[in-house]
Amino acid sequence: MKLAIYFCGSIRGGGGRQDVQIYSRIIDYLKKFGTVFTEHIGCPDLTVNGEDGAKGEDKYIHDRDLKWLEEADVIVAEVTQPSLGVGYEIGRAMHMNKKVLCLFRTSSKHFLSAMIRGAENGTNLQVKDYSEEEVEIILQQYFEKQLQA
Ligand code: 6K6
Repeated sequence: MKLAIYFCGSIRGGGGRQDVQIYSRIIDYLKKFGTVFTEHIGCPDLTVNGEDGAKGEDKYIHDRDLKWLEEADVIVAEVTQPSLGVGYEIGRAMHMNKKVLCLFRTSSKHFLSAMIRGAENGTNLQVKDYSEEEVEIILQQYFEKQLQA
């Protein structure tokens, strides 16, 4: 079974596009399990100003992304770089009763918000602390369970 997957990662968030390489690595691996709606988040050409530097398309981006969120079976959020947009997407996804996997790199200088770590319930929302080398194995284990359910 192929899943519809929504990946979240910082764009204009505090750390900006600092983690784009790890986003790209995660997205590449996620493609094993289905279609990733938000592949552009792993693209180094997408800067905090957008691909073309224009900032006038926020309403379009918001509405399109929420539609994709509705259509997604699973949401994977890389939450190491604090991002309002990612936090908002997680909150909306929880409200839609979606499955959400949050990935946090413990080697970073950040502390994950209590509103994300504290929302973990072992079922719909899971938070996994990880280091870059083990990201594929964590995704493999998570998706094996999702595909069996
Ligand atoms: C155009 C102009 C400036 O940036 C753009 C392109 N922006 C976005 N394109 C696609 N998705 C976006 C964009 N901005 C935010 N998002 C969604 O919010 C993504 O799904 C990310 O997971 C999340 C990032 O939020 P911020 O607060 O870090 O930007």
